[in-house]
Amino acid sequence: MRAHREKDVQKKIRIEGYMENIEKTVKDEQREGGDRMWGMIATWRMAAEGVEKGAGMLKAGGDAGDAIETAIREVEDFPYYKSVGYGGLPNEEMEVELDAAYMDGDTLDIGAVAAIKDYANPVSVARRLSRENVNCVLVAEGAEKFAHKEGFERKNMLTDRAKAFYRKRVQQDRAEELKPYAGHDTVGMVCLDQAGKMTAATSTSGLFMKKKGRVGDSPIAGSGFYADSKVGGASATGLGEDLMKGCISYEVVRLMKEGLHPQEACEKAVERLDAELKARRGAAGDLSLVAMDREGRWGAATNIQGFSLAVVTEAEELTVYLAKRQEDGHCTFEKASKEWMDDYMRTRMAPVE
Ligand code: SD4
Repeated sequence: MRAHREKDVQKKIRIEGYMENIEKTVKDEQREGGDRMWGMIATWRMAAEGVEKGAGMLKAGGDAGDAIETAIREVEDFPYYKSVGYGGLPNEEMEVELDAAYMDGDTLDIGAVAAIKDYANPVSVARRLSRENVNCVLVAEGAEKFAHKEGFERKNMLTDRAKAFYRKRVQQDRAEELKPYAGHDTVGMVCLDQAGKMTAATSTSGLFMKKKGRVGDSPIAGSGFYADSKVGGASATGLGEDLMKGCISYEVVRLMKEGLHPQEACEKAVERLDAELKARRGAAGDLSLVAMDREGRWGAATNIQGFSLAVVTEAEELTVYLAKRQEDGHCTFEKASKEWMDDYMRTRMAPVE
């Protein structure tokens, strides 16, 4: 009787194992086939053209590292975005100091530069640094020396337009005693390719009128960005000094690892940090996040009004969303209208008065 039961148990185990194998083979075959998931999510509407380029690469089976670098370079090269790359707004000494980072979610390689001047594409320097085992985060002159040695393109990143904004700001400061921190949008992205590799990257000129040498969250792993191909990735934008206090991008990945959907993870991370900062310090700066998990599911959250993001996946065409924070901390998303998109470009390109 007992022998019989043991035989049955053994048989059941074999059948279950067999079924598991079949399921795994079917999944693997789906991944091998045409419908392998890929995707990309980025902070702010300004990322949309870059994300479109990156998506083309991912669709064709391209690598998440190449796609994210291409996408961010597109934003860095566009002169009318005042907070990233060429045309970025200067520090209080009228110098454009840039921060950027890159992370490979397969190997956990990280590369970053901070306060780098006169190089066209900081994200590419960061990615190159990510291949180093040591010395992979470099600042200012050290970063510039490395970029020079590696043959990266030198460029004066201070445009006449940025100078005009600077002069206008100096005058306003005298007249109205404005606080220096306004007009800051970092591009942060998370990418998933068809092979299941995930990457995260950021690029920014940081805060307008920042002190020389100031470093924000964007080149700091775990704060401005994080990616783990086994789980997902996240990237942040807002007031770096506050985003860093919660290591917020890592926190989102950690929450996703616990099983939370990217949307829940983003909302929880923003709400918790916002509440902690208000309770302990009386105020919280701008905190906004985007995230994607290894299945291509995405999420975003913010504690401000007016946060926009760009998303594309194998299942969803490129869309710019406006995130709306509800009273209870949840976020809803509205597709940006054509009017909104046109207006965005018009205001970015309007003459400096
Ligand atoms: C910084 N987090 O340097 C960046 C700025 C930013 O939207 O994201 N602005 O603090």
